[in-house]
Amino acid sequence: MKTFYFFKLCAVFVLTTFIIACDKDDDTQPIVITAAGDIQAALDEYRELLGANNGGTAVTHPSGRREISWDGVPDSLSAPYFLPHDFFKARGADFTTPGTGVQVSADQSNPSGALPSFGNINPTYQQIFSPFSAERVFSPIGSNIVDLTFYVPGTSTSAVVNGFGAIYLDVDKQENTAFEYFDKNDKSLGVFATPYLNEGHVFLGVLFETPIVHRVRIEYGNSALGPNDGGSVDVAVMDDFIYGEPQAAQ
Ligand SMILES: [Ca+2]
Ligand SMILES: [Ca+2]
Ligand SMILES: [Ca+2]
Repeated sequence: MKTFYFFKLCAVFVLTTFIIACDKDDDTQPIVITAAGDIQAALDEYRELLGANNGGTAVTHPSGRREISWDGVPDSLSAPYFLPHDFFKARGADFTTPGTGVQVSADQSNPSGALPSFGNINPTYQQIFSPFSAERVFSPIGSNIVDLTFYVPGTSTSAVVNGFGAIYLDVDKQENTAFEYFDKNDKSLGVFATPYLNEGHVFLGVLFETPIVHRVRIEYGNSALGPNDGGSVDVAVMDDFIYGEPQAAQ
């Protein structure tokens, strides 16, 4: 009789573990949307999955999405000058890098005379980095890594989002460029590689079932901006960012 109960308990334990494991798997199986070349349809599909655009004000919303096109950044905070890490605090986004800072590229007419598409760093970049939305694009300087961390819009309260996607310019090798998502305990939720297209646009968007992403580590090719693109060097920059409305991390 004791043996029977023991096996019965074991069966319940195994079944419970199995259900917990299944639930866990279901929670971490995200929807992944990618495109290369004409990315508009994929971008629109991802926008629809996230919900309405909540704009740029520091008001919290129960759902919807935020977007950053970089095009509204003023000349005084664009290349050759650095962008303050918390410039988009009202949208709940904060940018850090192991390099010297993050930068938004210059537009065609700016007082410092910096060339667009990070041509101020290397003039050949004007040929390979063709913006998706208007002129300004985004990159770390002195590194090929950016950490994007989410906060409740307008505050320093940690937040989580249900997804993040973005547009890259001139990814030449798939293995070089990826997003890694982390939860509020800094546990990795997975690495997702972008598609690649020489001198073109690619899109990667990942949507989780619930808001669980506190940080995204974003890789840009395999080199900081500076050298010519080609051979073993793959430089890449980004245009529009799109992510779920940040919700206070519980
Ligand atoms: Ca732009
Ligand atoms: Ca290239
Ligand atoms: Ca490249």
